[in-house]
This record gives sequence, C-alpha cells and structure tokens, in this order.
Amino acid sequence: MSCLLAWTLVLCASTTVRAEDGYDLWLRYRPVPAEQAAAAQPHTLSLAPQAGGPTVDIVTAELARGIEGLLGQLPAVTPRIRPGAIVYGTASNPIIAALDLPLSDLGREGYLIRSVTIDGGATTVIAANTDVGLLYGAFAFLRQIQTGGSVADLDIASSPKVALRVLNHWDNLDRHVERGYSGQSIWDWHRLPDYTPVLYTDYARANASIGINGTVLNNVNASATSLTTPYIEKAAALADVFRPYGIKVYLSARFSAPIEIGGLTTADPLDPRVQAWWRAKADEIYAAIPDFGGFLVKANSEGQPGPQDYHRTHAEGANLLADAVAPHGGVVMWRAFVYSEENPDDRAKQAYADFTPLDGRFRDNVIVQVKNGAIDFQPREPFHPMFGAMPKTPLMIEFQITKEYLGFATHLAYLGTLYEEALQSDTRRPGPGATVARVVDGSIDGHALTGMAGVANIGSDRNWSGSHFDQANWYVFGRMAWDPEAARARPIAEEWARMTFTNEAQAVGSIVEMMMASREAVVDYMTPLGLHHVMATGPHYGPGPWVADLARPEWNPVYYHQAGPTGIGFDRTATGSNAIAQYAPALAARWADPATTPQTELLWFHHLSWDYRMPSGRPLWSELVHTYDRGVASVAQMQRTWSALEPEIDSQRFEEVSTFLAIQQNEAQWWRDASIAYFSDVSARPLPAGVTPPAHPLAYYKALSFPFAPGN
Ligand code: BDP
Repeated sequence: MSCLLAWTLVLCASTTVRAEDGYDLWLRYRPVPAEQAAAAQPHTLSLAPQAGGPTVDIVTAELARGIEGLLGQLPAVTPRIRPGAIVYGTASNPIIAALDLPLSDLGREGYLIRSVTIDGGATTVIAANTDVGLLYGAFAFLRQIQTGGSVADLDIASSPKVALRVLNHWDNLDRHVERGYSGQSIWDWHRLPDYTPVLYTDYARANASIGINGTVLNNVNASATSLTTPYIEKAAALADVFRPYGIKVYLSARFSAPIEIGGLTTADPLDPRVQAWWRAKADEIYAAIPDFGGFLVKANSEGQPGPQDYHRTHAEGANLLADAVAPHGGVVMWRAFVYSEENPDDRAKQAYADFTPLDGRFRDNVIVQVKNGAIDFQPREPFHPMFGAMPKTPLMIEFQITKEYLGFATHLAYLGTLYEEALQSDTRRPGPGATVARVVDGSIDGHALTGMAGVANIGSDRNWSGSHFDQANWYVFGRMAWDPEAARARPIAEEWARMTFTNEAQAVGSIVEMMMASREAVVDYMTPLGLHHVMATGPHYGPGPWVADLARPEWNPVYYHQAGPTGIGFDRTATGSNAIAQYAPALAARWADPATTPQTELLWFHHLSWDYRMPSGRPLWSELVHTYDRGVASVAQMQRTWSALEPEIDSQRFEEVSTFLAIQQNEAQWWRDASIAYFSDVSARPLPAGVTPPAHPLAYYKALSFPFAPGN
C-alpha cells in the first residue's frame, strides 16, 4: 500500500516542475521518464549488500535513496542474493570472490560495475577492494541512471589517477571566507565539536559523490589558533563525520606557530626545539585524528611567515613539517605561490626561480602545490612553468573553484574549460606529450604522491556555492581530479546538467553550450588578448586598469598591462623579463614571436604597438575593443538561451539564474565600457569607427567604490 502511494506521488511529481532551492546539488534523484524506469527496474529493485562497516551502510542507504527517487520504488534490502538484485561488496567477500572479477588493478579507491548472471538472473555487481571504492561505485551507478543511461550490459571499471583530491577552504575561524562569495564558512567553530549538523554529512556525501577525498579546513593565511588543543578537537569532530565518506581532514599550518602558541622565541626549521615542537604537535593531532591527512603551508608569501625569515629554504621549511607527520603517514602540501616585495623581477618568474633549485631536496612526503598559472588564478593564464621543471619533486596543481577573478558568484563561468586548458597544456618536458595532467598524475616522472587542490566555493548559502551554476565548478573539479588526463569539460558539463537540471535532450544541449562558452565570455569582457590582473584593488571586484598607487608594483594593474601612448602588453620575451626562458625551448621559441603566439595570450607575452596588425586584419586597438564587445554579446546570448529554457526548469532556480545573468550583463558592459574608456585615454586614441562609446566618462568608472564587496 505504501509503495502504491509512493508511486502515485512520484507520478504526480513528474508532471510538474517543482520549485527547488539548489540544496540537493547534483544528487536530486528526481524520477526518470517512465520508459527508462521500466527498463531499469528488474535490475534494481533489491539490494544485497555484503558485510561491512559504516561506509557500507552509507552505500546501502544511498542506493536505496537513489533508486527510490529515480525509479519510484524503494528497493528491498535482502541478505541473500536473488536474481535481479544489485550485489555489492568488496573483494574479500566470498560471494564477490566467487565471481572472479578483475579487481586487482582497481587499487584502493577504484570500482567495477558489471552486469552478470547469478542463478539465472540478470544482476548488477558493484565491487571494489575497499568500502570507499564501493561508495564511489554506488555513486557512479546512480549517475548512470541519473544521466539517462541504461543499467543493462554494464562493464565500467574506474580508479582515480590522482591520490589527493582535496578542497582548500580559505575559511577563517571567525567564519569569514577569504574570496568566498557564498555566505559564511560552513564550519561553525564556536559550536564544534559538540554540534555537527547534518550539513556536514551532506557536505561529505556531495564530495564523495565526485571523488573528493580530502579537505583542508582553514585558510592558507592561517591562524596558529587552528593548531591549539580545542581547535584540534573541533577538527576531530569533523573528521569523524567525514571518515565513512573516505574524506581526510588537513589543516593549514602557520609556520610561526611555535612562537605564537608554543612559547618559543624562534620558528627556525633547523632549531631542535622547533623540530621537537612540531613533532609533539603532530603527535597530539594524530592522537585525536588517527587518519589526519597532513598540513598545507603558505610560507614567505604575501606577508606570511616562513623559513626564509631564518635564511632557510622552502625545502628546509617543508621538511621540518614533513618529518613531524611522517611517522603517522601524513603529507605536507607546500605552496609555491610565492613572490617577494624585494624582488623587482617579473612576478611570473619568481616561484620558478625560488623552487627549481630545490628539486630533489624535499622529503618523500612533501608535495609542492603549484597554482595553474604563474600569476594568480586569472581568467586565462599560460600554465605555470614549474610544471615540467621539477622532475624529482611531486607537484600538485591548485585551481580556484571560487571565482575571485571571474566575477564572483553572480557571473556564469564554467571552469571546466579553464581546468582542461591548463591540464592539457603540453609542457614538452622531457618531450612532446608531457601534459600538465601527466605531470600532475605522476606518470611523467613516476611519482606515487600526486594531488589536485581546488579552492572551495562552498559557504552557508542554501545552494552551497552562491549560484546554481557555480555548483558545476565544484562538480567538475572533483570529476577532473579523478583522472586529469582523460577528463574533458564538455561531457562533464553534460553529466552535471542532466543531474542538476533535466535530461531533456534539447535543454541539455542549450545548457552545455552556455557553459562551454561562458568562461571565454568572461575572458573577453575582462581580460581579452592575454591581459591579466586588471581587476580593481582589494576585493578584485570590477575593472581597475588605472590603479597605480599600491605599495608594491606587482599589486598594480598598470604593472601588468603596461599600456601607454605607444602600445600595450607585458614583454616576457628576451627583450623584456624573458619569462619565456622558463619554458621548454619549443614553447619559448613559439612565444618569442607575436606572430606564432596564440592570440589569446598575446599581451601576456608581448608589448605591442596599438597599430600591430592582427590576423583579422584589424589593428590591435580595434581588435581589443572588438573582443570586449564580443564578450558582452556572449552574455546577451546566454541570457537568450536561458530564457528559452523556462518551460524546462523549476521556477526558483530559473528565476535566480535569470537574475544573475542580468547582473552579469550589466557588469560585462561595465567592464567593457570602463576598460575601453581607460585604454582610449591612455593611448590617446579615438574609438574605432562604429563602436558604441562607453556610457560614462572615465572619471565615473574610476570613482566607483565598493568597500563592502564580499570576500576581501
Ligand atoms: C590571491 C588572493 C589572496 C590569497 C592568495 C593565495 O587574492 O586572498 O591569499 O591568492 O593564494 O589570489 O595565497
């Protein structure tokens, strides 16, 4: 009777487009079309779990929840295998072992989903070597149904190619999130460790569904307080919630903590008292969190303390912490985002100069965390030259998921294309085909310690990420970290759109087209042709190409665009900073000449005359204006595409996306107008013929101020 009732409710639900607030992310499990449900049901209406601990209970609950939502009927959980049941278990289980499945190559986290016949009945087996592998398999199986796939004749084997797939929360202990645009930090430190709301379980579940297996709880601009006993207890409470989902907790460590909370007078990595302090601190953490992942460190960067304060190297600093966590199996993720106020050299060159001489000097449990580009999470950057230049050191890549430089949460910018572009860049070291992805997955240099980090965009907003489409950036980060070499932005966008919005083919196509064009639109209206770091100071909200008065030259946009009466762009060739020499010779040769430099990176590498003739035949100045206009037009196109989707999308999410697209349209126009007003002024050039003048004079744009813009 209750089943009938449930079935009826499901049928009703599927005929209307209900309001949704986005909390369910891509795990909505809304009913699939009747035909698909009918085809799937014989295979899915009973579950035969094999014994296991809390993770297996989660697998059972997730499969039951997913199948009930998607197919409209709660599957029966049977202790015995009956024909048609979904059987799931690990290799050590006799029933799974009897099936003689090829599990040995799957590793600790991989899974196999296969259609088999047991006792004459068509059965689906989800098998893995560990419980967490099973969990990943369960999510993959549900994804198959969610995206409209068949559950017959399955043979899917998958295992992650990267070991550490971690979120970096830039969350402060007062719940402010640095560069966060989705509310406050979800970590309620004050009420931890006693209060662990269901939100934390939902967070772990969402991450596990996309393969994320680690989370750094606190900001890289770290407070030493995070390492005090009460805060270790709080972190331990979170670790307890996350553990059954296969997620380890890490902490950002402040290098000077031995002074601030340890009562020492120095944090010198070679001082035995400092070494003893870190060892004791690690012991204390591991006593509370036995599977603690390790430390993330930002040192000697933007005012943070570090080993160079004691004339020691980054390797000596990293090794200090590495030795402390090594007995417990922990790792140190040491960031390479460094540049110095005393070094007048091109900021893009400094990390390479600091780190490459240290190749081979780091302990085995250190992995150096390198941003995707050499400046700073710009809408577009060439890949960081350190990839391919430190073969003896494991390097992990760091991406921003939060959109500090891409319009915050209100601009629609799908970052899958940005990630793919960085990962598929060929470092050409030691030879062609040595993509950043293959450096990151360890296959080029034979490293087993591998990782990918994403600066989280998660906050207390009901929809988690500040906007519905920003959920896709969290999603694609996890999916790409699983296999950076093979993953592609477009199929992941499609998968996400199907799970998050609809399986209706035409709508899916439209949503995917919007997503795939979106980041390029932002590049066009913010940083066309290789411009970079032209955002307003501080919050990085809106244009500020005129900013020239900040204390450090490399904080000023004018340092990066170098625009003047004769030309524009940063010369990174031999006549300028020669940053290109940090890349493989084949790339340096290509980028030495503007004619062979991709147009998208032209002004990153070259300072060119405003009259430089572009491949289109237009002079550079006209091309620049044209590109800004193209960006604004792309947003208008996204608005039109989205409007046409109204019948397919639930009302609340439809309206919210529409509103944000309208904001984006205004702000794209603002970026375009302010930028061309400024460049026209500084170049003393009139606007090209036929171009619509900016709505306001330059002074208007310069006077705008946003003291309370978020994330600062
Ligand atoms: C910059 C951010 C700053 C971060 C820094 C970092 O503006 O808030 O602290 O990166 O990555 O992009 O350390």
